[in-house]
Amino acid sequence: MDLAILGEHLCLTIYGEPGVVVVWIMREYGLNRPWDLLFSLRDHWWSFRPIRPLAYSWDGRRVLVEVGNETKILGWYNLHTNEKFVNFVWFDGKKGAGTYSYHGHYGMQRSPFRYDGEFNLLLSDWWHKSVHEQELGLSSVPSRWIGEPQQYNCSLAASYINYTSAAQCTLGGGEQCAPYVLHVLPNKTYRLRLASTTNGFSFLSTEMPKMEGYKMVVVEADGNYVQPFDVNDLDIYSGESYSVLITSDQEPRQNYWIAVGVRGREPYTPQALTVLNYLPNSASKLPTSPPPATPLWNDYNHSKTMWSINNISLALPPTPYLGTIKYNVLSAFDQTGPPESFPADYDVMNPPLNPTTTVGSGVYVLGLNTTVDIILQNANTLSVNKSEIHPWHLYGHDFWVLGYGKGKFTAEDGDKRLNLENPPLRNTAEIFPYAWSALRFVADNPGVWAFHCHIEPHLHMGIGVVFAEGVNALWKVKIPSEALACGATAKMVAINDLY
Ligand SMILES: [Cu+2]
Repeated sequence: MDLAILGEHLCLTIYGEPGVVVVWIMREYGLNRPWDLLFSLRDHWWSFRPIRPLAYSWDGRRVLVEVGNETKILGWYNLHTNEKFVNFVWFDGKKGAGTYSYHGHYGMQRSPFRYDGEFNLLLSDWWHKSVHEQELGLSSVPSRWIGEPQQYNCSLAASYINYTSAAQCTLGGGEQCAPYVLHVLPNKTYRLRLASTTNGFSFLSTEMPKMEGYKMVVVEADGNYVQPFDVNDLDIYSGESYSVLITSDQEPRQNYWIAVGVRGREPYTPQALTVLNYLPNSASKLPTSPPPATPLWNDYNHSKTMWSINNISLALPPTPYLGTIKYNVLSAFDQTGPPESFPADYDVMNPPLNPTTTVGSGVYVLGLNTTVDIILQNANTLSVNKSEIHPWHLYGHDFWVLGYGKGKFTAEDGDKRLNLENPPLRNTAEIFPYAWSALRFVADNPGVWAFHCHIEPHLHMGIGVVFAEGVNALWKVKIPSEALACGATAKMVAINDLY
């Protein structure tokens, strides 16, 4: 008896009495009688063993079969007429003159990476109206927008979440709303071929809650292989396609979620869900934990590589700081200031234990005429043995460069390694890999000032901070009208005629 995957179906090959091979297929798991007879062969040909179904023909009429022990034969078996071996070829021997195409039908035959089975996932939106009705609405005057993707009247997540009124879906098999369940065997690697035809944007996230460090490995994008890389989740937008590898090495007595959420516009429908079903568990056995939360629809920094200062990546707000602070428009940026230090036990010589960062627009508030000391401590990036040089530039001031040093700044460095006699006065200074730089300036210039790495892409990726200095003295600062004419202050200017 052999067990194999045929397409997305489980396939059971039984060698019964001599010369008889029976192949069963499980098209839908969870039915009362899940196994269908695919074909049964009684023929002297079938003294060959093993026999292995490899693929369906596009019309489902024929199945490609591999037979043989040492010399293998590929042959199409016609399921409707029971005709054996239409168009069969030897592929590890020689049958005669002709042209034969040996091409991938199963698993690894042509791809440069190993896997045991594969699934095709086409992501699309669910609509209650037909495309013709939608088209008619868009063509009408006035135009009727098609609205947001809709949902069926039940949800797999209903018993886990409180924001849907839909009933809990149960998977008995054959329901119209039943998702495409991915049946897998434990400890195998599967290729997911993903394509998106959604109107909006989609996001795929697999949940393997008990697997520390679980990843999807991206191996192909839009028909081209890529240097494989690991991701926790994946953005896939309309028209795009990817292949990812997943390995079913979780606790095998559980099933696991696969979740898809909307990206790029505010969603009004719950995430789409299906189940990674570890056989022989029933597919109707839902995972024990709630579905994974997909990242927020408007978290545009998600999956971008970021730089951070004390684990905050600077994201400049749409409204310039100066006007918002002077006129107290508190909603225009984060009112919580960034932390003034990092954990004392932070290992600057190795990649961070926490590879994620928090995006923020908060500011450091400085009292007027205070003396400010900054220790810029450079650490290891996300990659092993990598730390980079950054030239830091301060607006509105010059600063004294009190010192440089290797490794992690210590109290002893502060006592002995700073030049307090005749330090150079600059407005830009470097931090070197795995090193620190000590800077000092006097906050004597009321305003809002950026302090950031002057490598433009680095600033874009969050490596900067903002000082709000002497804010109580801002009443006497005249702000150019152009600096108030966008974002939240623009509305205020229009109402109050602040020009
Ligand atoms: Cu930089």
